[in-house]
Amino acid sequence: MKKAFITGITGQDGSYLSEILLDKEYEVHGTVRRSSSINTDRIDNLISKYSKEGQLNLHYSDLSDPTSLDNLLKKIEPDEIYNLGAQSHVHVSFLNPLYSSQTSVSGVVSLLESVKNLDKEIKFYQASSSEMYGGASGDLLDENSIFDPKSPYAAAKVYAHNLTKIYRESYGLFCVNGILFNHESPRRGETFVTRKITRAVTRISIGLQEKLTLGNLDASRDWGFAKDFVEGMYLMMNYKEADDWVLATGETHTVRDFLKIAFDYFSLNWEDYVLTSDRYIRPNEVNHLLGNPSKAKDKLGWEIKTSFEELVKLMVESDLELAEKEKVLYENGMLKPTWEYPSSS
Ligand code: NAP
Ligand code: F7E
Repeated sequence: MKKAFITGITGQDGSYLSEILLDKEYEVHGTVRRSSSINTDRIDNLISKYSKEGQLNLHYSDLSDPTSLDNLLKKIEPDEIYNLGAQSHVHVSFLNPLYSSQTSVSGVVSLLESVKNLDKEIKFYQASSSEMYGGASGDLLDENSIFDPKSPYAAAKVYAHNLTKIYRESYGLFCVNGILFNHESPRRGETFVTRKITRAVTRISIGLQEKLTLGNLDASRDWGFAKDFVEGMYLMMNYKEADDWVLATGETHTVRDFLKIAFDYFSLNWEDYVLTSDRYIRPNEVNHLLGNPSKAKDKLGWEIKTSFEELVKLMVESDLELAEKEKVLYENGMLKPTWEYPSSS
């Protein structure tokens, strides 16, 4: 039985990756942060199915705590490490720059040092990001494109990406960078723009919400389905050699395009419901991103199974179920509306 160690197991990608690995009979170990309320919602179904037999194990840790990571790696001796943990919200990284950077930087140094010092061959996956390119040009971006980070989040990701490559080249370790373009799902955090839209439109459609306030509607992203992308992570780690890989759909769409498809689902005109506010405008913006996944397609046999339109639809349908449950709670006085978040996002 192979052992995998995942930082960020409670996040969107961590939850999908755990499903894949558990299904392939891996023993999965994931790190969770202590918080004042339980934050394992995305993996609760996996916990009830796999933790009793010891196939899924959770450990308290934090990327900013090298000792905890090193102790865990020495104890578990995993075959594969997936470093998915991060303060992953770009706008929040401008507001909490040191914390956001330290999390990514300190985490990758600690993990790579432990891998180097352990007397075992351990494969390492780093969650790199299309944000590293900065999006200044309209180019089709691939593994050879130049990085031009525009946020503290992206700058820290460039550091982590480079360090992963450095440990591969310097010590011959199996260190992989997955440069993933935006990928979304019903498990996406609710303050990312796609999920913010699908949560809002479904509430609007049943009278639970009146308006949706967003920032830059002209931004365009290469948006895919997270489950498809996480399958790519597994393929990279099982390729004959470690490398850098771009995962993208090869299509780009604006926030307006996303809004149109989501509101069209309910035959609503998005312009009647959407407001804009400076509150959601970032100090520096990545205007446009479009990736070229040819290398991953040719060498890994990786493919996109879900189109942009299908992605929007599956997110809308999942959030409609949630909104209908909320409506019952709301009508019974058990829920207060919380869709306008106090913090910037
Ligand atoms: P996510 O849903 O925000 O999950 C992030 C995970 O990191 C969560 O489990 C979170 O724990 C954990 N985390 C945050 N701070 C931490 C810390 N100090 N120590 C340990 N763990 C910490 O992000 P995602 O969408 O799954 O993305 C996974 C990774 O891929 C991230 O590194 C992200 O930057 C990167 N990425 C994402 C995309 C995308 O489009 N989704 C694209 C490219 C790269 P809590 O649950 O306790 O908050
Ligand atoms: O923004 C615009 C916003 O926050 C997308 C992370 O997973 O993908 C993600 O980063 C675009 C931006 O994702 C709102 O200005 C407009 O241009 O959903 P987002 P992101 O910044 O692209 C990359 C690849 C990662 O690596 C990151 O971890 O949408 N936008 N109005 C808005 N964005 C938000 N969040 N909220 C708005 O109201």
